[in-house]
Amino acid sequence: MKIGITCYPTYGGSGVVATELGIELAARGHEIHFISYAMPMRLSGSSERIWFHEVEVATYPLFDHPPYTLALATKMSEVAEEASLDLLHVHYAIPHSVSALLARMMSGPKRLPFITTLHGTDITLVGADRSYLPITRFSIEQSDGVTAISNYLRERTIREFEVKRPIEVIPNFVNCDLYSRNGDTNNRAKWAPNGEPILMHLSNFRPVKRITDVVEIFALVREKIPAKLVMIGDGPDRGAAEYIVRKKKLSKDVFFLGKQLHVQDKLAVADLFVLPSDEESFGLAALEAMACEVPVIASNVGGIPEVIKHGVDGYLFEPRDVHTAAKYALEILTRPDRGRMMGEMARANARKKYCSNDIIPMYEAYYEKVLNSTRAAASVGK
Ligand code: GMT
Repeated sequence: MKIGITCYPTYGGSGVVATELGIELAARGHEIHFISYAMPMRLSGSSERIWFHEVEVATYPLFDHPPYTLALATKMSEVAEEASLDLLHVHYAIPHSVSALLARMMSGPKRLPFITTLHGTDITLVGADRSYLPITRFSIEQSDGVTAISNYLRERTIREFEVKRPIEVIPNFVNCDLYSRNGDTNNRAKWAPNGEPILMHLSNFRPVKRITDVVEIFALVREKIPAKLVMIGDGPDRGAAEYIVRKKKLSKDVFFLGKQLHVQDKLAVADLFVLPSDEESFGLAALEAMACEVPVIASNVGGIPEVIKHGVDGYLFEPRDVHTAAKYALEILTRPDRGRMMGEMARANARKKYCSNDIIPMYEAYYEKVLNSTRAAASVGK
């Protein structure tokens, strides 16, 4: 198949999923065309069957806000024509599904189908804004196919957006060969030279991730045992988290790495992954850690309980309850045998439900289904 993929190219779960999906599909012989305003973060050095098409947004003094949605629609339509795309697959509804809808309208009788994958904040935060809700609902309804990355997100979309059309759940995935316990042991020696346990967090450091709680949880742990904290990512709350680290005199124990590629090399030396988000429709970073045999403590919100089993491969706590989170962290870190066992369970569960080898064929089957119904509808219209 020839597939156009649109996503946010920046540091964030939906862009990661879209990029990894494109890479996996290309490895399976499909032709993949990424269409976005910049090269997606994890796309570097990928296969010969992958193309990147940059959307250039013309500015003009009149435009306080250059119309990206229109520039994207135009580029989608051009690429679809030149590369004879079979379909578009957009990740994150706002504004990508609106652009895809316009591109489909521009494609004429050939009718270029598009699939929208919902990731989370496009529904839970952004889409719920009054000004975005009607157009987001419209473009979801108009999509030829819609997928959500967890049951939770599917149900929430149906409930809050009153969407009537079917939504297929295709969960997020991880490449279980790439993500394993074989990390870079130099990293462990660098961060924890005396064998201290390592806590880790990876995200886009937005307020919803509560990275200041990560530091608070670590500070409570550090009151009881020697430990280190590795923070991967960057974003608006980094300054606030760094401030707490300085105030609590923890600078020697906390490492802010900024945005990183090859996160598996780092995750694989962690003893505990911490995800205290206020809202999380899946928690891809937690899944990546689990594949690297890292137990997870996370807030009991959204789709997280679909991924992490309380008491089996990690622990769940109520959002913002840093004391209970620290108690669970200590339970894992002070009993390394228990931590290891939970880590092994985490990988086993990740392998059972979320390996790319099993999830990518679900996308392929869904593409076929959408293409078949588009063809059937076209032949009825003839
Ligand atoms: O809020 C974010 O972290 C960004 C957002 C995105 O689209 O980049 O993440 C969402 O999509 C991820 C990939 O499907 C999910 O793993 C995250 O749980 C989800 N974030 C939220 O629901 C807050």
